[in-house]
Amino acid sequence: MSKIVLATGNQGKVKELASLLSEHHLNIVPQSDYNVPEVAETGTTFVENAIIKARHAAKITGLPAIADDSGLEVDALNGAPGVYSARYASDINKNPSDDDNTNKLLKALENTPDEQRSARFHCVLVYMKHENDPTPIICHGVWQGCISREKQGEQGFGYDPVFWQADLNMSSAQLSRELKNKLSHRGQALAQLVQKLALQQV
Ligand code: ITT
Repeated sequence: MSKIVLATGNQGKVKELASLLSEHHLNIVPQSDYNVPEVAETGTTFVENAIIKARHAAKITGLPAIADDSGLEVDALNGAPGVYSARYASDINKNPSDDDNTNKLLKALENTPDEQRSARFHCVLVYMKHENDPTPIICHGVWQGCISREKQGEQGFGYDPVFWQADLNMSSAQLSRELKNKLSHRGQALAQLVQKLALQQV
């Protein structure tokens, strides 16, 4: 079984993706095993940034690569933080933590009424056979929710403590990893990717 490098430095993503991919008998190795340095995410779309990250990891390792570019789209903020989700609070802290980003989001929505707090996560997963692959596989998952007024839960990462699932009466940081993977933007994109890889007999 040939190796595929997972082109992310985000440990939250590694945990969610690696467990699901290994269930499908794909031999996944994190890019940290190859000391792949971070690459600048210069795109303005999730698709561009995912391709940049996959191409970079494939180039450095010589292996096929899977990358994830994801983020939160908040309607009351005209789609922000979007592709800048990981860097949302970089005006407050050069390398913002998940808490910095989440606190900034709660503050920005302080005066937004409950019925206007809708939001969704997007996840674009890209698979590239090699750095010059002209036909990357591109998959997109979306997960609807709304932004709560305070943080709840300890699971997951990023904005999970404020991403509210009204039908479950829980934040996504209160879901088990299994349930989050079933419902989430990443879980949905991954299900598509696994099917497409199987068709290509990867
Ligand atoms: P890599 O580029 O190394 O993969 P990153 O964290 O910089 O790591 P992104 O540029 O794709 O990744 O930013 C995604 C951000 O969106 C992430 O840091 C979180 O803040 C948020 N995010 C994405 N998926 C999420 C999830 O499932 N739960 C909570 N927050 C999420």
